[in-house]
Amino acid sequence: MPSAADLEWWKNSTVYQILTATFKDSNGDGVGDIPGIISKLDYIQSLGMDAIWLCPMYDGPQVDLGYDVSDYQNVYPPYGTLTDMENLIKECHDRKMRIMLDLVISHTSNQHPWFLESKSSKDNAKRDWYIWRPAKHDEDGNRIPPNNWKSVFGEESAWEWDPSTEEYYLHFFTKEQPDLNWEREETRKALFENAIVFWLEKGVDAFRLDAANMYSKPEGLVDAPVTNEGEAYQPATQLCCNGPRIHEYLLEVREVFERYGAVSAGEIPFTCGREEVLPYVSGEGKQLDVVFQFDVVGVGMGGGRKYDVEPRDWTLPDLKSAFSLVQDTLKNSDAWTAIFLESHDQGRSISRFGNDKPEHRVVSGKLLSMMLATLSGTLFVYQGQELGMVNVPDDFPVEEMEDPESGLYYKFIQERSGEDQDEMARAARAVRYLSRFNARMPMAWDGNAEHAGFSSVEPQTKLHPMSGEINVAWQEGDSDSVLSFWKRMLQLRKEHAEVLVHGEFVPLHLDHPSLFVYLKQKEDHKVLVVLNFSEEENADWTDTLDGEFDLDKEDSELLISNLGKDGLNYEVLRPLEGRVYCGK
Ligand code: TEU
Repeated sequence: MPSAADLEWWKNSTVYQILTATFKDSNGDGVGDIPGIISKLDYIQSLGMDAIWLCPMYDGPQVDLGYDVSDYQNVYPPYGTLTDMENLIKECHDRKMRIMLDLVISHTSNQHPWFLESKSSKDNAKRDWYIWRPAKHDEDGNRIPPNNWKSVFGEESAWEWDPSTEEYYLHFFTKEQPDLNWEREETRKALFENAIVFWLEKGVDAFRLDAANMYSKPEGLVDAPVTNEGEAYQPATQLCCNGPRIHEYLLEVREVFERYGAVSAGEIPFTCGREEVLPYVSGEGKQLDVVFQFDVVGVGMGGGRKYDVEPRDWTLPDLKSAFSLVQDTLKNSDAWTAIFLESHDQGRSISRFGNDKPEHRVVSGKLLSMMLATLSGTLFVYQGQELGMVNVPDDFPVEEMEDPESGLYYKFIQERSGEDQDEMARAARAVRYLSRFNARMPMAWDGNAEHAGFSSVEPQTKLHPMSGEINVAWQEGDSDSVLSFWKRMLQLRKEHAEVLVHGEFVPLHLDHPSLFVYLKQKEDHKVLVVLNFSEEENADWTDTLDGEFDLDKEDSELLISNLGKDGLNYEVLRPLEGRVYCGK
């Protein structure tokens, strides 16, 4: 009989997210690959990781870094072969690690044979596998798309005209990523067999469901409300996420997963608050084992447009309330959530939420690791995060930041402003701050090796300019490094899993401008976490306790400080210092 902990392995696991393209190149073609990942599994395990999540490694044109799949059952050739994947699954399992793949089934690539058939004629048997609609016409008789939806990326319509069959197809993301029509049962069945069963048969333990809340479109494909006055196309995310049949569809997906005891972690952007989140992940009819909520990573992003911001335009209370909201998902429910600050879709967390000045970078990376490793839920760490990798520097050419999302935004500002210098400079700041490219640069394995040990040749994606300073080899040999600190935090998380992974989160003084203070508690076990986000000392932090934590001043109660115990003054928190105390 597997133990309860084994049955719910994903809860206590820390999952390491890998982007194959930029993780490790084993065959000298400048692109990362599956054998490269296998060669680093021991490293990943040595960090304290229990599982890996692999971003899409399926075959596809890579318009959106693999989130455009043209063949679910084959590997993108530069990454390797099916045999390499079978080896990876086996190598993970040999180490008692689990493997999670990315499931991209809201859309396919426009090069997928299904779409090519669908597009071939109006009466093709697969025409309805995608979402096709006739044109509308404006007062002057000009052809316009079927509704006013804007694509998630860029400013253009979410509909693309197909001149050969004279209809539009829907693509929520790039025009190379047509949305599948989930209304058709035949399509859903084919998807499940092709994309899910195939891999579960090969022994994959879990899937991360890409855009898991977007499969069901609103009835009648009605216009989105006008939020950007005077613009032709309007954001349709509110309409297209959490659509009318989404839970029904996800239950069907779950049925397939259950046949294999597989775990599902669903990405649910634009889904806010308990009422919207809980139906996915709790109660009898729950469909997902874990949800990725976006409240935290959304802090500091523009409301209307993600990049319409100045860097760091957020306050600590904003970040704290976002975390509280996510932690609250677990309160009085059987729901489960993901804890994460980074992914292939986010800028680096030290640059966004910590402090990336040279003198604070390391300590602030450790501070964020303390925060993440003490919150409840499944912890996800993205490649390079364990090194305290930061965003590109201020002089990095924006034109070189390959990301369809930030690239289209930059182009839009360029055109709208007529290349106005101030506007372009503002957009460049925002792009360097938030672009997904920040997370998509090669892993720095060794500062002394050529190409930072990522590859034996010039990598296809430029190396991060700081790879000489921030890399695995240096940090593994340094007990004060961010990497060594992550190891300690993951160890601590394991030792105190009941309270750190499963405990109740009780924030104290949510409105404090520079301190993040909270308790984690489970039965009579209590842990206090104090995080000073400021560059200033804080001498009155104990005032935030309100008698909620009985702190005796003995050192023995202190589990860890990111500045070490030397020079620790109980009363005074040093700049960017974090501490974890264990209660009686
Ligand atoms: O992301 C879904 C999604 O909603 C994105 O808009 C996400 O919020 C955005 O990238 C944040 O900047 C998934 C993948 O994670 C992403 O990489 C893909 O581009 C997208 O789906 C399309 O498959």
